[in-house]
Amino acid sequence: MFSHWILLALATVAFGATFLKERKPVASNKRVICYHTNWSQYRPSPGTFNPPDINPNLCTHLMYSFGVIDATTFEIIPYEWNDDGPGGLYEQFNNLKNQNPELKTLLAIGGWNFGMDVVSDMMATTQTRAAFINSALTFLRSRNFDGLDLDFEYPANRGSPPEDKQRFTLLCQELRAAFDADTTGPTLLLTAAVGAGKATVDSAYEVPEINAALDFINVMSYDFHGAWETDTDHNAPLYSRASQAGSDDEYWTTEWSSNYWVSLGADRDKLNIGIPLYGRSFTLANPSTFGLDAPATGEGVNGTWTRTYGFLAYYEVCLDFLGAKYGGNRIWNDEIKAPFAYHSDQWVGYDDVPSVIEKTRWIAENNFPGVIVWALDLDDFSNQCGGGAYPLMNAIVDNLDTCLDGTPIPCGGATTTQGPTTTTVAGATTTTAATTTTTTAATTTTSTASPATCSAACAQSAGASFTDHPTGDCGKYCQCVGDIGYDMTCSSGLCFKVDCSCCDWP
Ligand SMILES: *[C@@H]1O[C@H](CO)[C@@H](O)[C@H](O)[C@H]1NC(C)=O
Ligand SMILES: CC(=O)N[C@H]1CO[C@H](CO)[C@@H](O)[C@@H]1O
Repeated sequence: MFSHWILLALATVAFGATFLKERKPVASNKRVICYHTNWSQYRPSPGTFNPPDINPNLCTHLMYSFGVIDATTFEIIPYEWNDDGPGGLYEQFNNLKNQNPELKTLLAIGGWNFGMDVVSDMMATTQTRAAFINSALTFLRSRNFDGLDLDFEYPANRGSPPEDKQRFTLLCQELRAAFDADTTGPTLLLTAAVGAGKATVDSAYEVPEINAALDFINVMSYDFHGAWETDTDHNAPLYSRASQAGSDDEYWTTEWSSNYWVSLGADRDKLNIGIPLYGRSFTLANPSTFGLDAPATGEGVNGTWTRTYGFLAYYEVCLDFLGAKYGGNRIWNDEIKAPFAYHSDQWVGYDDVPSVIEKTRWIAENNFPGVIVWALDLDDFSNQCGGGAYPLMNAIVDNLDTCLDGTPIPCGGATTTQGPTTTTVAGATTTTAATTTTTTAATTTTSTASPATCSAACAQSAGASFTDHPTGDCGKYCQCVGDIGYDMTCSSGLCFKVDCSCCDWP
């Protein structure tokens, strides 16, 4: 399991100026769905996050997490003391639409901590569902929300009985009928945040039926791995690793789970694919064994701002874990297209700008029109790390119309073949036809002069993920994500080598 890519030990990660650019609007045929959390208001400064901290131009839809359900009346109720009323968080949140008139806001109901007990009771009968549905209409209209997002984690799981799979479908259908019949304003949006793990998807959803009732399906393609397991692995691998071939580990990726939803009958046009703006951390059993699949004893220590064991916001990774406080090492894994980092016995698998670009481009190239992010307050929203405010959100918005090779969508320059995708499910094999798109060759400018920057070096390196640094300094190298090259530095004393894509002793 332990292979030589882990030798890529990086001392510094310098992104910086590339991202300090003017905000271009999100392309009109794309969706960027951003979750906001009701509890980020309680984090200590500079982690404190309230609606005015949201940049309303980075998202097309904002989701307020979470409203809850009253256990006896089954009506929607606010959670926090300051959610509702004049000047409350709902009002501040919905007033962001004054800054971006295209923006839509939805109230997300439920969440992991709310669990399934009340949800299950609410879904049990036509009458209890009607109480919820009627309250939704009144609640959303009176607070100026544009729709409802069902975050029930998960029907027929976590204490919810098996028949909740069908009852969840009924709820979606009845909500759809009620929203369509309501003429007191523009038709309310109806969406659901859904699980991405195979067993959850199989047990919780009647996919064609809920697909027909919902406007969008928000696939929570993260939390694939965490300290509930005994070996380290990444929160959200884009692809599986060759060593996982043939095992259930292949299911736990962005690629597999997104394709699985399509294979079960969800419309690609309705699917929004998750990108996490946080990492999941572990405590290593042995600090010298720090790759993927390294033995772990439990959760990583709590971050200064999110204060949650086993979980770190992106800004906690860039500022503390990799920065002055701990000086951890970042390692890029080119199979999963994401980094992990470690210091002493602490380990975190997280997403940063290069991995977010990889995920966004994969989503775009596979014709999924939308992205969901959990959550805005976990990006470096106040530029603590020096890469500009909201570096991950900006990377997403900038790459929604970009092919994996860095060219604009539709992917040009050559013949691009996607697929065939083969999904093996419980013995059955479904193969979707390969789609082949041929477009006119892109105009390419070829230069044979020595490249001056990492982006120029990457452009000359024909799709390599890593290349020698243009300065010729072997202690440096470039990491290429399509046409963008990042300046990277090996740990002191090590030299970059192209043949192993690693930093090694000279
Ligand atoms: C982390 O948790 C420990 C134990 O609960 C607590 O004492 C400490 O203050 C926490 N640290 C932070 C930064 O929240
Ligand atoms: C429903 C839900 O998850 N609500 C959260 C709102 O914020 C509080 C913290 O103040 C959390 O405890 C709740 O879980």
